[in-house]
Amino acid sequence: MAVPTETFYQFPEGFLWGSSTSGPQTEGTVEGDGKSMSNWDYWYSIAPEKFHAQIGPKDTSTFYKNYRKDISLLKETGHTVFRTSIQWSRLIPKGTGEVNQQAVAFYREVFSEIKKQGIQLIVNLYHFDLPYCLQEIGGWENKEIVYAFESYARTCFDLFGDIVDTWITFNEPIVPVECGYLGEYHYPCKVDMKAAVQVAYHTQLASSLAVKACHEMNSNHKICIVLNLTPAYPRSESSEDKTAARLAELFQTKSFLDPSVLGTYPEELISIVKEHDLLPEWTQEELDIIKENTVDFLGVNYYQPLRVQAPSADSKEKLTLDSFFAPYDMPGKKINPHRGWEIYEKGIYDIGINLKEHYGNIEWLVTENGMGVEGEEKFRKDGVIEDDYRIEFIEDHLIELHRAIQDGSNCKGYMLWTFIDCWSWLNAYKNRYGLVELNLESQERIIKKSGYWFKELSQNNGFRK
Ligand code: BGP
Repeated sequence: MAVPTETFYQFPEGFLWGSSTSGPQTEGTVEGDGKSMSNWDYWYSIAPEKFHAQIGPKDTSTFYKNYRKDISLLKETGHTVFRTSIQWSRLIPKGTGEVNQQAVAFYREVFSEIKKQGIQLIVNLYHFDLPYCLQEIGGWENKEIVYAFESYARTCFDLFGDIVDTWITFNEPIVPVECGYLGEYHYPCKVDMKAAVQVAYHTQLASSLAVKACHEMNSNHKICIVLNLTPAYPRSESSEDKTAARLAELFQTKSFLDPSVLGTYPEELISIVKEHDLLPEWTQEELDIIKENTVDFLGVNYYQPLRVQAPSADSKEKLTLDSFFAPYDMPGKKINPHRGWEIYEKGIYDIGINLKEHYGNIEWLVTENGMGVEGEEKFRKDGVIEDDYRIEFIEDHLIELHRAIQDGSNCKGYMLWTFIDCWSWLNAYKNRYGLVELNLESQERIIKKSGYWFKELSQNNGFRK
């Protein structure tokens, strides 16, 4: 009797297949479009050398001009869901007040076109980009920005609520906190724990206010936050390493996950913050807003696990995250050689089970997962990038996601980062992630092997392996 060697991984009916991108990474700037300078535009203007090949945020993948063609490619690659973001600096150039009508026309056309194609649309309000005029008055350290964001969110719900009914407040809010206030990878490049805590708290409050506004304005709309729920795995079973892993998750995932889903901050986080005199300025009324306005579902970005160990004694002198946990370079780990990141598919299973067991089995979507590849042109054959490594990467993560769903986790869809190769913060176009190749000179879009494969995956609602 023949032994079956392959399994068909069938996903639940109605499972969504698609990809995510963001406004600042795709739209590009066109003279006279009315967009103002964002924190990224400003940073590039003063420090272009920080950006790979000195390619800045103006030169993103021309979606502003080519959106019609791009949306037809969504269809050709089997998308049933798509996420992008509105650029605040495009819609409300001064941060508050007057709305840019060109931006309204652009976003309305884009969103309507996506819906016309029968693709579910998820729109994010904030993907690391703040109008620079608001950065100038202190950015997220200043409570005024929280209320400016709430008003921007209300404007978006009002202008686009008839075509968009699924929203995201923030993408990976911990990233600007870590990169901008505990490191030098996002503007304003400060290293200041106290400011970092204040920024994180303000961002959470702004997210909760947006959830409140969304529900008040359209009770049938759904809104979520997208978090990079990177699990932290300890180097060993020693209690020091295990504490380091627990603290890493406390700072990096639970700091937004708990208030967003459960409405409260973890006790342990509050006591650490108090102990180090880092408490942000807060009021009971704000905490009540956070408590009462939790998200309807969750978006989860997962790329690689965090491997940690107990910090060394000298890292405790000046207080940073290194005082609580240290990175651990695990020998023999599986690696994506084209980006240097670890590949650990089981992380996605662990996330799904954690949400099931500790967060009321909240509905969630994978909103980003993907494989960045430097020098991808070397895989071109007969004009098409043969990215079998990407197909394998997706399949192997989907096997673990499938297992989490079988074990009861409430995941409703999988969205790849990303659709067309796009500009990426400090790395510009170094690492390609797309199902579709972008030719930087001609701006031509060419579907990769993975794009054709993704269409089959979506049509079959599963795959055989
Ligand atoms: C996520 C961001 C995306 C995207 C992605 C890939 O954290 O939400 O915007 O940039 O990472 O990362 P990178 O481009 O740095 O390889």
